[in-house]
Amino acid sequence: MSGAGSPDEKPVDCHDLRVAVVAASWHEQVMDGLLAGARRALVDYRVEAPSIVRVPGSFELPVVAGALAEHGYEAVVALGVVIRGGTPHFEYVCSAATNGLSQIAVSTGAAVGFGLLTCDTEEQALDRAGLEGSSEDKGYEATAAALVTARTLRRIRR
Ligand code: DLZ
Repeated sequence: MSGAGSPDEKPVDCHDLRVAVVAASWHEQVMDGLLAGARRALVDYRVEAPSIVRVPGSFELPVVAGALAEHGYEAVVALGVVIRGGTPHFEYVCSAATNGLSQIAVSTGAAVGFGLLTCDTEEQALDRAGLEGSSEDKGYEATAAALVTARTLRRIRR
């Protein structure tokens, strides 16, 4: 894989950025993988003292991400996983979280990393969670993308 913020991109130094990660708590094994990937990216990009905040579920990601962005965090990485069940609940949680996070990015001007997995099955989520045997590492990817974007925003605003 390649592209801005991908694990193949050479990390840039982000030691002077204020960075927060907000992570939902449903689907523990997948979340552990996403958080571990986010932590790997924070180390690679030399982020110092990131704030890591847990919320109950993905529905709560936008309100807390928004509060962090309003309190001066330049990069806010949102991590969560929603797995389709037998009711329309999946669609409501996914669209509330997705719309909320994109609105926060635009309204606050913070770089919001979108690390929300929306999957039909737990197997699909595990395959994207950056665990041993996973084919993708979405926690790393979302974190790196937010950091690269925050750096770009700093340059534009200088
Ligand atoms: C209620 C619920 C359901 C059914 N599924 C998930 C899920 O797969 N992933 C997730 O992050 N959260 C889920 N939630 C919880 C909601 O996001 C929210 O926390 C509750 O509805 C309380 O507001």
